[in-house]
Amino acid sequence: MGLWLTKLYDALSSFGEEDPSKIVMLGLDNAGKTTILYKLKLNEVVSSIPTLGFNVETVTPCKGVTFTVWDVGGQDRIRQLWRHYYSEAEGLMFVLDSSDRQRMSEAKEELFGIVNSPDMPASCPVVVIANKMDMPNAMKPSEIIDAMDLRSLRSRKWHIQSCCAPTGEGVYEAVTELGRLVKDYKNRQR
Ligand SMILES: Nc1nc2c(ncn2[C@@H]2O[C@H](COP(=O)(O)OP(=O)(O)O)[C@@H](O)[C@H]2O)c(=O)[nH]1
Ligand SMILES: [Mg+2]
Repeated sequence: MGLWLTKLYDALSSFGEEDPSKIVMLGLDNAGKTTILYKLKLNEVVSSIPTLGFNVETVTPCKGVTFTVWDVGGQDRIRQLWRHYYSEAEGLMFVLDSSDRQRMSEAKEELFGIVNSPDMPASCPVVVIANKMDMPNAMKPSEIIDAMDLRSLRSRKWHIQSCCAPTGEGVYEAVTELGRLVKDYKNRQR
């Protein structure tokens, strides 16, 4: 294993095998979710379930953690189908295209729609991935915090991590932080 994979493996293992964690990874289409999922998968296969009316991808890179992904936005008809996945979530990874300034407010609306959904557990932590940081016009995390009004996520622990999905830069840092927040959240639930 290369150093990067070793670090990623350690980050994914930090969730712990005994009590597997369910992570929901969401964001607008084109944000980079599928690219990140493929970075996270280690040796596992990404499975796709298109029969539900929206395309759901899942991967369990190691025994302790499962990531479930779908595109949000513009599909009011099927939002009720998301409930099942929301209600089981123990962590949320929200992926943003930080170079898409035009859709930043749409992404903000979706994020707050998700965290304010009655089906989303009230203090489930959020890691925002500021993806596409390699793009010359990418917004910096500090700008995104303001533009997305992340400080108003008061009741939840949150963190923002800039990332470049194709190279994997920032991915294990995001997973490490999420692992820490999810463990903390689950301990409080007990
Ligand atoms: N420049 C750049 N392109 C990216 C990055 N992440 C994803 N992409 C590209 O953005 C497009 C959408 O990515 P995808 O993972 O399919 O997004 P999804 O719709 O959220 O699943 C693809 O062409 C990716 O190669 C990134 O960090 N930087
Ligand atoms: Mg996708």
